[in-house]
Amino acid sequence: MSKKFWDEKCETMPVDEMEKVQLKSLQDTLKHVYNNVPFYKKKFDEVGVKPDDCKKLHDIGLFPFSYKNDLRDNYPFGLCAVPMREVVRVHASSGTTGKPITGPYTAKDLDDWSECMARTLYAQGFRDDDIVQNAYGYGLFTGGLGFHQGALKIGCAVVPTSSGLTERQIILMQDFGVTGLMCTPTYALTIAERANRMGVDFKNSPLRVGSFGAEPWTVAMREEIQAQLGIAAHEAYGLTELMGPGVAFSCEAYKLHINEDHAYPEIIDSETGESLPLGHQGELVFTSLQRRAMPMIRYRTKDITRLHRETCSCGRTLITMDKITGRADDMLIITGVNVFPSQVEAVILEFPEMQPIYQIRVMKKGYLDVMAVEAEAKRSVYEDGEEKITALTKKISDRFTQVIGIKIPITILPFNSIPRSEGKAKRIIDERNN
Ligand code: DLL
Repeated sequence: MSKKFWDEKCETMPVDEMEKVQLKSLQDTLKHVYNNVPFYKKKFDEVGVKPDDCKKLHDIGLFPFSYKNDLRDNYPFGLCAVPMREVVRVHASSGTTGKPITGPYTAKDLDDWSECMARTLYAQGFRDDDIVQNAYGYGLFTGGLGFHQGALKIGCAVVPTSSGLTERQIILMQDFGVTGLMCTPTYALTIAERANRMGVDFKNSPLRVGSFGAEPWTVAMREEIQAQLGIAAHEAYGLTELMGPGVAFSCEAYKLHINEDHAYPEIIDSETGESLPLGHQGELVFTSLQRRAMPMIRYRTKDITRLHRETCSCGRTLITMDKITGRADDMLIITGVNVFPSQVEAVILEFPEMQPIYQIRVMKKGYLDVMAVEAEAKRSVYEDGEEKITALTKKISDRFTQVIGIKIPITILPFNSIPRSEGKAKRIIDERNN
């Protein structure tokens, strides 16, 4: 009989026991970075805090935050806490601006990462008899190799296609009888759409499960993927700075559980840096608990969510977080109202005529930021004539006003006018400095 959890002991550990494990790992990690990374020693000394001051978990609040810029300033290996001979792999993430940030791993870090990914995929129903196509980009990006290692650990047959060459992806999926797909949610949609054009219906195929992540996506988009591909669309969350994917994963109940024995989460107020209680929305901050090569202390992810301690029907006790609403740096302030791209997506997908394919242009009008949305209709809708499009435009625009609270102009574009994504979608086109 197949077991229910990949690692039952860690995934169902009573909270008080987990907190003991976390405290011990936290104390070890604080000592490790203080003794081995001049950057952390200097930062701790500046605020007059020593690793020994961490007597209970809440004492983590005494320690300073770290930021993406700290990684950039210490590029490439200034935050590395072990000698290079112990490093066996380096990933990197370019982001949109500036120097890339690096993620070095020891052999033990890679093992731990594979374990976290095996927990992720196992919770989502991947098993050793699955044939999985890994269409996350292989290379410096952590998606490709991260999923690859997790799937190998479970014993799946991995088809390492990487992203791109969509038609070939679809042919291989059919030929090999692929049962599981792994890629970004927007690439899953790109695959579904191309398959449709090729006359391939994955609903009548062995494909049954997907594990998607690396970018924000709404529940409505998950439902769209489930409907188009006829699969359970699961989710992975993570970031290069912490390990890559495997920081959090959705279970059978679609709750996002955090591998909290590896990454200690906090929610803070982005403006004041104050810690917020469970259930409050704010910026997610993580501290590495087991990483040796490059542990991060109180790393500001800029991802916005809430944490919950809840009894999950899946049986896991691991703390949960809501789906990411967006990134603090993706939040637009339009005439004083905070707007996340995910809110725009949720409104668009209330309309069955529309596709989850859209872009947001942000421009300056005088001193104010203004935004406009361009979104694609499904193929048949545009063929129904201008009148229908005009009426639909008004309906969506009214709905933006109701839900988001401001007027947002929307242009409905014909099918296939917005470039398709093979990785993370680019949702915002910033024209403010033009
Ligand atoms: O995107 C790691 C990853 C690969 C996660 C594959 C999941 C699947 P980075 O390129 O460093 O690493 O980007 C990290 O992506 O801070 C979030 O803003 C965003 N992100 C990742 N997963 C999710 C998700 C990888 N499930 C940044 N939902 C993070 C929303 C996500 N945003």
